[in-house]
Amino acid sequence: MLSDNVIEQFNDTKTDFVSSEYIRSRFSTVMSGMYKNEVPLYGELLDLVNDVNDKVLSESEEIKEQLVSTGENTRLNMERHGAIRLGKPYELYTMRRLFKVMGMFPVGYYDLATAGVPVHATAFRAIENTTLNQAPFRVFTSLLRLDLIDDEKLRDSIESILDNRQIFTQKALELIDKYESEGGLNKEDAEIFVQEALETFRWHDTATVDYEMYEALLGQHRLIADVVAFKGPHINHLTPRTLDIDEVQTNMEARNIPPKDNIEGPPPRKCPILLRQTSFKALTEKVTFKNDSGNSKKGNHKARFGEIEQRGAAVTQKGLDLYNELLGKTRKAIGGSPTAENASEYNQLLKENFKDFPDTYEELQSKGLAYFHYFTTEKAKTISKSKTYTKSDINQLLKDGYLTIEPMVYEDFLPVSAAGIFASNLGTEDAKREYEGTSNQSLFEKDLGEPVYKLMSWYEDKQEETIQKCLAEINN
Ligand code: OOG
Ligand code: NI
Repeated sequence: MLSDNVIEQFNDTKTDFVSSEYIRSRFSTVMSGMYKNEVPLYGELLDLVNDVNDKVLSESEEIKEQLVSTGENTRLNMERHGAIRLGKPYELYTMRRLFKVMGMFPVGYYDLATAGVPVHATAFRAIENTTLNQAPFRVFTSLLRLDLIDDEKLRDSIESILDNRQIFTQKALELIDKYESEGGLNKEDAEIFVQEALETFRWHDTATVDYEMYEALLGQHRLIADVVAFKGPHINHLTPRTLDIDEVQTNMEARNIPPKDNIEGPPPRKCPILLRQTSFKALTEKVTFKNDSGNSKKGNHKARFGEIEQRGAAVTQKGLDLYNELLGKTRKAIGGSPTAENASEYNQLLKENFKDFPDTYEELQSKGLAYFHYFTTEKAKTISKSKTYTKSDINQLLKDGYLTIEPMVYEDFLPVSAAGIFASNLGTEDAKREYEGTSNQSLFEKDLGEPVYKLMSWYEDKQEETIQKCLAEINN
């Protein structure tokens, strides 16, 4: 039997644990600091985004109110995502355990092979609104699909190169174990964990392979060289969230930040949906290649860039189908991904085609195209209590002014945009490559060690929570 004393000690250690949000926001802060050092243009981009966001907030009361009601105002300036590319199942499995310490869970499955990139992916992020608002950091994490590499000899070499690497520090692994066995980390351990975890994301300017192997990998796909030739999965970009991406895009050049030719995602709208993204081109970084004879060979590698995004309303499956249809139609008309030459034609056509996507929140709600947070209004206090209101009354309650809505922000990614971002940083030949074969979510989940959260159901559940809360308030 446990003595009272032991229970007390247990409680004491338990209250010593810091929250996952604390660890996540510390990690996001140190990562951003590291990336600013490694890629100074990213710091410049952050300044520009902050200026634009301040301007939007001071000029639009409506946007400000929207962000305040959904709680997103608190997170705007710390909002960012990053991306890493992993090489082998063990890395994905352990990365899942590492992110869990920070309260980040795998949401969604993205197959990029159909878009010419031999990886599949998920996004690690917080899954509660409150915790998202406290620390919204997320990481798009892809895993190389070796099964898509047709050159058998090269595939074997890649496997043995990857077999020999350990991307996590010993101490990070120990602290993940400790977190799992004890259920948390105290502040001191959390700080060590953050610093040790950061090591995995750091850039290394020495390759683990010789120049010939690097060339062979590059010949297969630039991305394969990026994943395989280095000691670890260096963070390849960090992305702040802006409230006006067109304004940032226009101002990038003035600050000597070379932008990508076009913005990925939907066209500009009064009611933004999903995600619009643009980036600056990858830097050319000096690399020293391994050489057994002792004469080290120098070369360059291009992988790391900066990106900006503007997030809009999460759409339902019906909304996503319509989005994909209109985007697909536009891309088909100009013959695939837009280029520097046809960017303005593409944007014009995109705008034209998206006239079929309703652009008021009322319509997006009534046509079931987007997800919303529901709130009761002041008027709800005066509602007649003669009946019990149910979900089927929601639209009427909304019409009668007892409820109000705010769009639920899209927290995830878009595979076509992701491929476009990949492509703008790869050679054109890589961008045109096509991979046969089907997506393989079950293999991904086996490697991950658990199923990913289903994207759509996540929004559906969150919306439902706010509806049930409103009904409880009204029926009370
Ligand atoms: C990931 C690209 C995906 C986004 O914002 O869609 C991504 C990569 O380049 O590794 O970050
Ligand atoms: Ni990104």
